[in-house]
Amino acid sequence: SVDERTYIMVKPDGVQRGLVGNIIGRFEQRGFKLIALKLVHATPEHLEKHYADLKGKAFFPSLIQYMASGPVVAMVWQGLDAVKTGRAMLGTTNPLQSSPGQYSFAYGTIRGDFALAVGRNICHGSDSVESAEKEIGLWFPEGIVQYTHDQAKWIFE
Ligand code: DAT
Ligand code: MG
Repeated sequence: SVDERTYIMVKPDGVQRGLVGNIIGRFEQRGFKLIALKLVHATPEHLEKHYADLKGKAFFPSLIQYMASGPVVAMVWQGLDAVKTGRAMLGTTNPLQSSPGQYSFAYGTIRGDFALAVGRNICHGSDSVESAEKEIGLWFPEGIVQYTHDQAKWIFE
């Protein structure tokens, strides 16, 4: 739907590598509305809740250690098919399988443009509307600011 919400998070490697502005810029440029944003150094306990689905995986301990190694940028973006479109903008979990941009001025996917290793893929995006709602509640328990996005009338019919 037009007002679907997704949880997007620049991971500690994306913050350290100075990619926050680039990632935000892509969502702005696409026409999504920014409705929540904060820098947070999450605890392992909090990250274990975020990645609860992956608890049995061999890489789970190193994933939690990496995600707790520095601050992340937690965001909520709203717009048409935000969850699916956000995932498409990220690219595949393993960045090696994602296309980089083909021309110097063109964007590929976020992971395809900036990352090589699956364990350092710089950005998270919700994989379904249900997980987006769960993640938004986990990262923004204080709630979300309401405002009118004046560009919306130029982006949607
Ligand atoms: P995604 O982040 O694309 O939703 P996921 O939810 O399956 O992927 O996994 C969460 C994160 O865990 C992923 O971004 C990077 C890490 N991860 C996934 N598979 C991995 C693997 N085989 N080895 C190391 N890290 C992995
Ligand atoms: Mg996932």
